[in-house]
Amino acid sequence: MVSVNFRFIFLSVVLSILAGIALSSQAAVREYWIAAEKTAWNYAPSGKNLIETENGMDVWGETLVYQKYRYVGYHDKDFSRPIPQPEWMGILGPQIRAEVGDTIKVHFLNKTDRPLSIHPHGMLYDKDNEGADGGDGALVLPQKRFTYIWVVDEASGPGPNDPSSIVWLYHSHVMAEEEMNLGLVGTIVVTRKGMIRSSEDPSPHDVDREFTALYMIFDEEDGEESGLKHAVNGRIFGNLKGYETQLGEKVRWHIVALGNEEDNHTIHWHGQTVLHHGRRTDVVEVMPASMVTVDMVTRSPGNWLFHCHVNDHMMAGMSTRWVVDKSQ
Ligand SMILES: [Cu+2]
Repeated sequence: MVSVNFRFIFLSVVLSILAGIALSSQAAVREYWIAAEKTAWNYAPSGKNLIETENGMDVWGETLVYQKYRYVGYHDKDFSRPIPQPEWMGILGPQIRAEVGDTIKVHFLNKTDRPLSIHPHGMLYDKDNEGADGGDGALVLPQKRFTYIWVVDEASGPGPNDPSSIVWLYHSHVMAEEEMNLGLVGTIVVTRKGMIRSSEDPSPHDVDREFTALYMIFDEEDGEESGLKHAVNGRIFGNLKGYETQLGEKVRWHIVALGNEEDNHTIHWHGQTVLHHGRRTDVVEVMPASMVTVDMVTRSPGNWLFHCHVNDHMMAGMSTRWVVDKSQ
């Protein structure tokens, strides 16, 4: 009996060591191929005010298409196969995702005519991988490449009072304020260790859907009113589509903002409340470079408004809709 017990204990110890190695080796290197590109951007592809159809777009509809710069994700190192994005992402760059413990590798190709970079918020990096302020990755010349390596450590991940995933901004940081206004903005979502869906899909397994919304006033004409595009993910007056949910789903919203002193936004959902760090509300306040994650369980079917509650911003088109469908 004694020897059997010993063998059992020995086996258990070996197995738990192996399990430990397997667990610690789950940390992944997540690679992304992202190019910066010049593109024509239409703030309202329908050409219409889809929120208050009778009102039109006032001065903000005079011109709708502008030259923008965007981050575009590719499947491959040759940058030949772009990764399609859901319509609701609008002007946002590719969604970068990781689990705490992972390493993110971004292979950046600057296809534009000006030096650019990618600067991430929240990640662990050394000076060369900061994408700003003098390191090797601070300035990537036109047609040049740079590979950024960012470590997703404990301090990059959700804190004790955060939900299972949180959002960070990334943006170009050579002439940061100009480049964010050009459209060089995206987000990184980091999921708490052990909460990812699968090793291939590092999104959190305890929510049904995650959306990101960038509330930002783009200045297209040096402050002229008609050029101030009060946008959600780069679309105005309800032209951002695709925030679609099913009744009863747990939906997570990552809200970010950028811009200037007028970019103080109060983000409001109709038809629904959200949990914001334990506080129940249906309005979330953001300022430039705010990053906020809130959760909801959809409870009321409908085609609901999702807009900034600042009067001037609402009137200038900082509105869209989100859908709760009960058909399934
Ligand atoms: Cu606003």
